[in-house]
Amino acid sequence: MGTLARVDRMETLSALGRFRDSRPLLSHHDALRAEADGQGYLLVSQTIPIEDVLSLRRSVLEVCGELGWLDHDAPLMDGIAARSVQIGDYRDPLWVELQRRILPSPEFAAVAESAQLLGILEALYAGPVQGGKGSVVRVFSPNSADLTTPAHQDHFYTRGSEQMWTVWVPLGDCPVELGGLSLIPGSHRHGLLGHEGDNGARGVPGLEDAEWVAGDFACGDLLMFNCLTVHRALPNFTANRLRLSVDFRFEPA
Ligand SMILES: O=C(O)CCC(=O)C(=O)O
Repeated sequence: MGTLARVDRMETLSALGRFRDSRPLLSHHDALRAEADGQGYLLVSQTIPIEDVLSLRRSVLEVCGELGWLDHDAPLMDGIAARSVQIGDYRDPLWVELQRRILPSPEFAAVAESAQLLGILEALYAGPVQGGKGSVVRVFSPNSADLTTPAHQDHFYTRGSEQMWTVWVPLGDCPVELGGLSLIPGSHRHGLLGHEGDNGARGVPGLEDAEWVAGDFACGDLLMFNCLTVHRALPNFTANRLRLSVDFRFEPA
């Protein structure tokens, strides 16, 4: 494994622990908050309406097509990458163009402001929520392991409230080999860790042997985690499929 707690071998995926699904806790708010406090994350399956996720997926893929990232011989919704593209560098002007086109769209708002999502956040905070800030739409191609998000804590970059939570939503089914998120349960309880590189871009080193968890995501699932919870992305090990996701950040109002 790499020195920045990146996964560089497909076999490593099967050795990772698995997320706990908090869906059964949704009608027990005290238990939901206890799980969030203890684990620093909530995986909630089948939460965002699938039609909203797929409509945002379609919008993102239409822009991907216009940016030259797609194999136009394959069906749009399959999200098959054009040969030899390397996508995932946030400094790429095309990446910035993707944000400019998608973030103000009604399809993006339908997912980021979904009643189901806001209901979970209100239960978590035991009160009203504000947010939708720090939003990002992400596209990662295969063969771009060096662009995979390294281990980090969002609080290193956002500062501000330690009650901020990030919500991450895959835009379609996302099996582990497509490159979802992985995190270390309970890591939010150890405070802010040192991050390496310019503006912390290389993330937190030395966590190779930590108890990481991951899992296959289905369309409509969401993962949310505290801003101090250490997380990273898994590489896209598929032959040619793009990994699509969105993330947004919330805090108590
Ligand atoms: O989707 C990714 O690769 C990274 C997401 C992430 O780190 C975040 O949402 O904070």
